[in-house]
Amino acid sequence: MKLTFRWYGEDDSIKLKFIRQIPAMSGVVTAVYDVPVGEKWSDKSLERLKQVANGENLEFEVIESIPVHEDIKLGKPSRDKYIENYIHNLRAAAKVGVKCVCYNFMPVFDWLRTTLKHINADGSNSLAYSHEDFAKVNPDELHLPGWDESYSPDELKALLNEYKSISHEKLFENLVYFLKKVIPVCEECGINMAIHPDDPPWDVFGLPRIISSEENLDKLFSAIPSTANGLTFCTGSLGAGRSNDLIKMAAKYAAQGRIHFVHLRNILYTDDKDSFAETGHLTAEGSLDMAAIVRALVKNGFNGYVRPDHGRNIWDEDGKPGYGLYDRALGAAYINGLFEMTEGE
Ligand SMILES: [Mn+2]
Repeated sequence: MKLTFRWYGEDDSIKLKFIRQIPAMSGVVTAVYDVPVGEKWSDKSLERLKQVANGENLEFEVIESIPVHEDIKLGKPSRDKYIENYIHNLRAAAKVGVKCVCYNFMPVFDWLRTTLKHINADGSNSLAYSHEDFAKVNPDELHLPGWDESYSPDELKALLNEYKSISHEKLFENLVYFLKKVIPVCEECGINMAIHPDDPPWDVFGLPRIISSEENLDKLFSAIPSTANGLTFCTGSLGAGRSNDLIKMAAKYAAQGRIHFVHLRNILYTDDKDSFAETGHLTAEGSLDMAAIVRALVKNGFNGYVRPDHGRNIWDEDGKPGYGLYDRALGAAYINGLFEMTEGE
């Protein structure tokens, strides 16, 4: 496995040299952030990311994400233009040595929480989702932590309206349409696509979500059999769905060669419905058996990229929610230990 760390580019307050100092860190996971969704990325921007990362002895082999334009998800006539741009970006990424591209196919919101600063028992804070608080959200007057600046109220209303005619089946067809054009290019240029599961893995505000379960993933992989059509195995996202058997899924999809990228984080179920809080990465901190998940991956041949996913804010760090340095660095060291132990068995 290759241990990586998400880095938000040269505007990230976390310096690359700090990332390099995390034991066993091999590279960064990043993206071009100054281009609107759906538009073309320049060779220059990608070359710059590579040069800056390599300058600190870090690889740049994983992109998270090349976002998918809503018109592709909605299946609008303009999707072909956006798919062409997507293909342009894949080829440009391959030219600088990128081997894995994380993306998602969630309509409108690519993650959802009810608070960004849940106070944990140890005084740290983290993102959380409360069933009760979510029930109080009025879809006509949406105010969501982390999202309020992304859309104006009118834009959001219009977009939610457009999705009223999109069923789960239609959204899945639109994903397959997209992948049928994109996957042959990936095969040609040596990139693996790694879809990120829905976060959390259920429909929100009537928006369909289609990458939430083992059944969904089986359907996706049988529709496009190429292993370039793969998965980002995100434990926190899939694990929020309590009927998902993560150990079984890790073993199954690793054995199939479908897992190209792993996001490791733990969550704690905080009620008997679907509420959860993000915790430190250790098995003992939350509801997921991280050690057993890593074992299932390794024993079934997983040898891809891994990164610690969201951490808490600890030691008075006031980091980007989920993406501070300290707790993710602790998580990285823990994750490295799990892999070192299991790979050596
Ligand atoms: Mn994730």
